[in-house]
Amino acid sequence: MTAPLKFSEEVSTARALNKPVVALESTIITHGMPYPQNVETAELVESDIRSAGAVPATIAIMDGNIHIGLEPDELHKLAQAKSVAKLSRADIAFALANNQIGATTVAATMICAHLAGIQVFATGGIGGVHRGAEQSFDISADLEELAQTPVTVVAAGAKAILDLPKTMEVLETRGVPVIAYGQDVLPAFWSSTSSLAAPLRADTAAEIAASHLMRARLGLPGGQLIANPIPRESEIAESVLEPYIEQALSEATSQGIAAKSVTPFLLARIFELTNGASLTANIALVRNNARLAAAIAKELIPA
Ligand code: PSU
Ligand code: MN
Repeated sequence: MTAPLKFSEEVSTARALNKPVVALESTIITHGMPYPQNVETAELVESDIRSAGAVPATIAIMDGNIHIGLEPDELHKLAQAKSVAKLSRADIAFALANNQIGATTVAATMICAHLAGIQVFATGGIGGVHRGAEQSFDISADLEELAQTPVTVVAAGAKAILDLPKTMEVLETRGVPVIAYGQDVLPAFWSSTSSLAAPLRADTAAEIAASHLMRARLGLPGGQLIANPIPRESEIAESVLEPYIEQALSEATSQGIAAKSVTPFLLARIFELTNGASLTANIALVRNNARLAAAIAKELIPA
């Protein structure tokens, strides 16, 4: 008995020809961005990967199958569907076994990518340790997944709604390399920099690919987090965003928003409070991550 994988036509062909493939998640489509910008962004990101010489594989769960690559009609269906489940490691088997339609988070996308033999994955920002986690215990399953599943994840850091120092501490404890791309400090999702030093730095896709391969040779479980700064021209300064983040967080608390709903609620509120500026930046950073992921995937194909 093997995992129920269903490859798109494009990804099937890429596998047969040993072409580089980049995994993409679907929770960013269903829970991270409003319609229609969600589907427009998903299409742009896929075409960015193709232009960079790799093949995109957007991952989601439908009709009892893990879809590795969505056909255009499937992508549109997912982007408009109401009440799509947000699936992490804990929920993915249940959703599959019961024919639910589900979007994969970073954690679940890593699991599916690994099952499909895909080593590189691009997203916006990973989940992490929420502010106030010492009370709520809200720590994203994305961190545990990075510790155990060997996929290199390209993100613009952890989302700035989180407690970034605590997120970094957990990643270090769990043995996850955090590699800033082209700079010495960690990016902070909507902002290209933060006050936190990056544990590791790489300046080329080749260095990142070499490290990915060396981890396999050493038998180390888990992946790598590549912290790729948002392009400067698209960033929003931390000082501009922080009051909106604070406001969204206090509304979440007063409205009793908890568990899986926290991150989607905060992203949607910050979108409203910034008059859409946070979404424009989010789109720019995901596209930038897709391009770097494609370059890494190409480096991982033996010449
Ligand atoms: N990146 C984005 N927007 C998103 C996400 C990532 O730009 O919405 C999603 C990812 O699926 C990630 C999830 O796994 O947010 C984190 O959710 P939580 O904090 O509940 O673990
Ligand atoms: Mn959580």
